[in-house]
Amino acid sequence: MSDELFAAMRQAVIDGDAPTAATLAQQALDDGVPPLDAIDNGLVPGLSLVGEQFAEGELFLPDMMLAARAMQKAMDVLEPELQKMATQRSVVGRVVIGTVKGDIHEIGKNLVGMMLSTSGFEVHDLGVDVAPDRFVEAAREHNADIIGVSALLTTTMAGQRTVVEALAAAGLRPKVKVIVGGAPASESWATEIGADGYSEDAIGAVALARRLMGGEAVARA
Ligand code: B1M
Repeated sequence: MSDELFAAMRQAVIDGDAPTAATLAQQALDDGVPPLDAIDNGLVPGLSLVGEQFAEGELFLPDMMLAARAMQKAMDVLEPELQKMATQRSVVGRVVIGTVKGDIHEIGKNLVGMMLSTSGFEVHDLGVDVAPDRFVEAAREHNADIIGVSALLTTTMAGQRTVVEALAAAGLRPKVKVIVGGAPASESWATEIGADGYSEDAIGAVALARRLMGGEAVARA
């Protein structure tokens, strides 16, 4: 049953059909499908396929934009349910998150921010196309424990290094930790740029952030 629903969600994203994607997301919730399963098995594979076809020149930028919009509309339905699953009442740590300068990809970053938030972190989302100085400013403003830097393009991932450098120049390292993620990032990239960790996905980002907060986060869980 879920398989059919996931296939339909995938197709709605591929077709860039936002109303259907939103309706199917609601159906998933009505059927008791965990929102994260609907995202991981229904929506993300659709968007990934569109990305592959774009890379192969079979689809074009407007197709990718429509697919992203359909995914976003479905996420709008699923997000409140994800928020309701919050397990943590006390604040585990403070995270400032954003997508690097020159990069406007936000779906993955939003998911990471949301998962951190439902896991008890206080999350300050700076949005997309965020300059390094803005990360520094927000780190001070919110007394951040962790800065999360997302990058989806090979041409913008160097911005993650710049953020690490800007935080160091501002005297905030190593107290303020930096985690990086996004398709072109990796464990070795994180090590190379002096970040404190890399995560492949949103669930991993929560585990990583908890680890970086030390025993404190787990003790208050
Ligand atoms: Co763009 N795009 N895009 N795009 N886009 C990619 C990234 C691309 C791989 C597609 C492809 O060619 N196969 C390619 C990059 C190639 C490269 O650099 N090697 C690409 C390109 C080329 C471009 C443009 C340059 C296209 C153009 O203009 N010619 C342009 C760049 C614009 C810019 O940023 N300056 C562009 C534009 C766009 C849209 C605006 C149309 C749209 C984004 C809409 C939006 O975000 N509001 C878009 C989309 C949708 C994609 C794909 C198809 C999907 C991205 C996505 O949202 N995935 C993408 C192909 C792909 O990734 N398969 C592609 C779903 C999301 C849940 O996954 O973002 O990976 P993801 O996030 C994951 C993990 O990466 C991780 O956890 C998340 C959840 O599991 N993660 C973190 C992410 N951030 C993290 C941070 C962390 C930890 C984990 O800690 C802080």
